Amino acid sequence: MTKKSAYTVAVVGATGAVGTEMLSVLAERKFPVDNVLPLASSKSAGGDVSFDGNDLKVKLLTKDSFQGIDIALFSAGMDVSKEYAPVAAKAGAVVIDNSSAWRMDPQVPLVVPEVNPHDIEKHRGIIANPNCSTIQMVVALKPLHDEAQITRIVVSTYQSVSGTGKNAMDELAEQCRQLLSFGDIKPKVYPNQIAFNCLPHIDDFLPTGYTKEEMKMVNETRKIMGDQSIGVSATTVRVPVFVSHAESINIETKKKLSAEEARAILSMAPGVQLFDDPSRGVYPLQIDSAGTDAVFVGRIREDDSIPKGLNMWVVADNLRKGAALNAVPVSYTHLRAHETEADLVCRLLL
Ligand code: 3JN
Repeated sequence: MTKKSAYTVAVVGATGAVGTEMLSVLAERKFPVDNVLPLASSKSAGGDVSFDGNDLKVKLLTKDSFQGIDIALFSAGMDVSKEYAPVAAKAGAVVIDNSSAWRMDPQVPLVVPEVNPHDIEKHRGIIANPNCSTIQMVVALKPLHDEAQITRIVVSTYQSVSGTGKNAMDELAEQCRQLLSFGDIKPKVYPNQIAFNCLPHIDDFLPTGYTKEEMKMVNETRKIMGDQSIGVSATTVRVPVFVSHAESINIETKKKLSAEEARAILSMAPGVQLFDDPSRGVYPLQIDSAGTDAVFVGRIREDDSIPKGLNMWVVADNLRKGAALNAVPVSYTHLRAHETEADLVCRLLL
């Protein structure tokens, strides 16, 4: 991709929860676009999406959609990414894909800008965005890993329904209305009632008893941290919250880190905001983090059951930090100074 003062950006899946957020972030961050092309399947093509105060017509996604596109942001699901990301890359676009289609492909960098921006250099046309639960966890843990070498992570998630999409948000609202008026509910999106309930079930179950979501957290964390020796044990849970995911994380380290030392490290960490004064009621909350850009960390405690361990509570907006903000360019100033393509894409991600 050649250096330009403005770029042509396609957003595949532009009408979905993440696609809409990608368009918002592109406009908010004043990314230098000379043209934005919203693309979708036949179900949504023909409608309008809003970009920077203007309505844009959503075009039908076809194999010819990517001629002249510099950057293609994909948020349309795995099957679409598998089929169309290589087509877009072949047409000369740099693809940033939000699905799991390419994440574990050894030829495809899996990038979180605060953690492994250097991996962008290795791309061959496709860069993968991790799962939202992985992103917020590695942003919080990488600075601690650099200091004390994490050997094991045990994580339980509390994931909002927006991770499933708009239909799940509608289902939660509708079930709340029904239950509060003593009506009957019929779960459609989830296999069980989500209102006033927690479901230890995200994505499909595997023969091992783990879910695919849990294994994404295991495998993606190791790839992004560049350390296959880290043990990761995950339990992923859907909770009746609209936006933002929370995680209870326990780590075991090679070098002892006190809670105070961990706080000092995280107070300087890129992308992290420390919210840790429990005696004054200060700890990260999902309702506060919705609509914001940071990964919030609090409740940092030493784990007294092991010689070198810590517990913490990590919260982030899954649609912004967990997807759009990992994939969308944010700084015009940085972009103007880019020298190489890798540098440019790095700016896009940061
Ligand atoms: O459920 C969540 O909170 C996050 C969901 C992510 C998701 C949903 C359907 C398919 C993914 C993902 O990003 O891993 C995928 C997928 O691409 O496999």
